[in-house]
Formats: sequence, structure tokens, C-alpha cells
Amino acid sequence: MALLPILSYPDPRLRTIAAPVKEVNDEIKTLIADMIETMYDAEGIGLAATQVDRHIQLIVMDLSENKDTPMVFINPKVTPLVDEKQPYEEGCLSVPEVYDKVERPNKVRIEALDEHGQTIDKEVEGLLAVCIQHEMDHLNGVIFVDYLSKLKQTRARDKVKKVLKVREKQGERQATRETQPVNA
Ligand code: QAP
Ligand code: CO
Repeated sequence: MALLPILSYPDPRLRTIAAPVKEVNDEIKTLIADMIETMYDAEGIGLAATQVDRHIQLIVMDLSENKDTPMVFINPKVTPLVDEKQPYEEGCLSVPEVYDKVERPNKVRIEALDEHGQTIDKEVEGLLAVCIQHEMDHLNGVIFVDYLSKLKQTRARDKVKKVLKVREKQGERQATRETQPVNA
């Protein structure tokens, strides 16, 4: 198992359109395991393959309290079941520390394959409905900040830049501490 680097907004690779998965083989299964591990490590509830620079139609999610119920969606098709849209506060592992309201249909049908290649066909609502639409957007090169004003997009860009800089510094300090001899 391995942690995969997550692309950050506004990386142009996040605009790539994902291709369908042809076969759920061992390579895909390894990627699924690595994406789940990466999502848990980053304390996320959803991750699309696009975000780890793999441009195939694959999403992992875990909305459970104890982070013990991962869900896998391959080649998903999402159909809104209501006309009305509801606002929901969204975030994204590719847009760290930026959160804002996005309006989406609150009830959708999900058709997909799971990690065993078995068909999923279910109607969902609430957070699961919102999250699958957010992740589906990634497979189509769309990021939640695209729905916000130009001003908020500029602020998001600046915020991400700042967060990445701070994280870089913290990473360096951590590396330095770890290489200090114990009896120095
Ligand atoms: C998508 O997003 C989502 O900024 C999944 O510092 C989120 O897992 C759909 C995260 C909310 C609907 C509602 C974000 C973790 C996680 C951050 C995530 C952060 C740490 C985002
Ligand atoms: Co996202």
C-alpha cells in the first residue's frame, strides 16, 4: 500500500477528462487500495482518481463515522432525481482549507461498478448524493470552486498557495527533527 500525492488547485491536470475503466484488474485494485489509504491519511470523505493524477473513472468514498466502510464507484453514472437544488458546505482535498456552499440536487441515482466488478444501482440522498456529484465533477475536470464567484476563486487560489507553503515548511522542520541524533 502507498500514499499517493494529491494534486492541488489550480493544477491544470485537475482539468483532465477521465476515461472509462475497461477491466477491474489487479492494477486497478492496487490503485483502489492506495486511494482509500490516501483518503484516510488526508482525513477526506471522498477522492477521485483525477486528484491523484490517474485519469480513469474511479471514485472512493467513506462517509462512515469510524472510517471503516469504504465505497468504490467505477464508471459511475449519476442522474438527478429531483429538480430542486439544495446548498451544502463543500470542501476538497485538492483545495485545502477552502470551504463554501454549492447547490446541487439532494437526491440522485448512482449506477456504477464496485471493486469486484459488480453492478451498483441505488438511489441516494443527503451527503452521499452531494459527495458523489462532487467526485463525478472531478472525473469531468470540474472543481467545486468553479461554481463560486471569480472573487472567491481568486481567494481560493491564494489560500491554497499559502496552505501549501506552510505545509512545505512544516514538512521540512519535521524532516530535520527526525534526522537529529537522539543524544545530540
Ligand atoms: C468532497 O472532500 C466533499 O480542506 C470530499 O484541509 C466534501 O473529503 C463533498 C478535506 C464535503 C461534499 C461535502 C478538505 C480535508 C476533505 C480540507 C473532502 C482539508 C482536509 C475534503
Ligand atoms: Co474534491
